[in-house]
Amino acid sequence: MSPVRRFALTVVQGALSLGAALHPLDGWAREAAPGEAGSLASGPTPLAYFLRSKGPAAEPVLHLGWTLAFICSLVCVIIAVMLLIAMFRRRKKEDHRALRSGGGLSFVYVGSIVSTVALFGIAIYMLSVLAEVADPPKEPALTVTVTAYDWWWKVDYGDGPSHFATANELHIPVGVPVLVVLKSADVIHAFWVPELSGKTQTIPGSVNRQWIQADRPGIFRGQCTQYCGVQHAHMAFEVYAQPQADYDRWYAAQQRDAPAPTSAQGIRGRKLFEERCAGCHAVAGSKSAGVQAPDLTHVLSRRLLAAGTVVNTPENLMDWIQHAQEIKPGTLMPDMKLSPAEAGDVSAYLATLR
Ligand code: HEC
Ligand SMILES: [Cu+2]
Repeated sequence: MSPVRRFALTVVQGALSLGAALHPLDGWAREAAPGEAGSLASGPTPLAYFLRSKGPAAEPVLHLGWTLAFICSLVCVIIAVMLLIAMFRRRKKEDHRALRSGGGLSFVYVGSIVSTVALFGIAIYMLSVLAEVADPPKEPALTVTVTAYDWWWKVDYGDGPSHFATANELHIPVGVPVLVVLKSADVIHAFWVPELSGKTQTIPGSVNRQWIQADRPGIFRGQCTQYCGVQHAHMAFEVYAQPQADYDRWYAAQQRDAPAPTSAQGIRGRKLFEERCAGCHAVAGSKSAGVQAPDLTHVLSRRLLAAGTVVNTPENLMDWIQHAQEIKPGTLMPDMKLSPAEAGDVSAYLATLR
């Protein structure tokens, strides 16, 4: 491809992705209506929403991003214009003589001083944004612990008897700051909910903190933004910002242990689960207490499976269990070889985990 065509293509692609980010297609993303965030009806929110903010922890970061984008674009334009002038201006004899005797240096001095001052200004602005978003405006209403795993997110609420765990889903009450304590179980990952906060790394052996706050109800998509292995791209999660009453209802439901299955099939399914799945997965209120994989006590209450890889439907659920390696190659869950009868039993048991 000729350089000119490649350049034109790059410009067109850039314009298209910027356009898509600013004007999301209808149905591709939307905000939840009040009270709706808790239901599973809402569609996915694309990550392209990094160009707007929905909470005070993201606001200063967004302004910084736009300012830097503007300054960088301006620098590009200035350099391009100067380059064009230099290319098309015909040199005169005197110019050569002037250059050789050190002429034109004043331009270099001025240029260096201007860019030094600009860079210092940007550094100070960046530090002030860091300071601004370091602490929430008031005491966090809630603390949640998020632990990153290859390639999913464990979310722990409460401690002691009120503790429960979920995966790839963070529920928060609307309008209040929530402190997210960030840990990693294996490699370095990074926690990012573009509309609610800047990026924060999760580092093995150390604990980071990031506060988030959503000013209105909605589902906000988050993503791991530190390359962490083959399934890095499928390491998403969702933040559900709910009115307090909805949040409380969700919280109370999550705290309950799984009920014992009553059907013969469900009981067989639980036994099978305890033999084949419990080494990795836990179900509160049963013998299954694995720690290396998502807690499945309320797996049916989740909208997505496998860190945002598939929508949680009964078909996708069973498909995932038997073909995880096809759906998310390299994931740390093996394909579970279940006979049709066994699959039926497991499915009946999982249907009780709502
Ligand atoms: C060797 C450990 C291991 C075994 C055994 C295992 N799993 Fe998993 N499972 C995982 C891991 C790890 C994940 C997270 C995968 C990801 O998102 O990349 C997972 C994810 C899942 C999920 C998706 C949960 C969510 O919220 O996204 C379901 C459902 C599931 N497993 C069911 C089962 C069932 C049922 C069995 C037994 C038939 C089973 N698993 C056996 C490790 C295991
Ligand atoms: Cu990651």
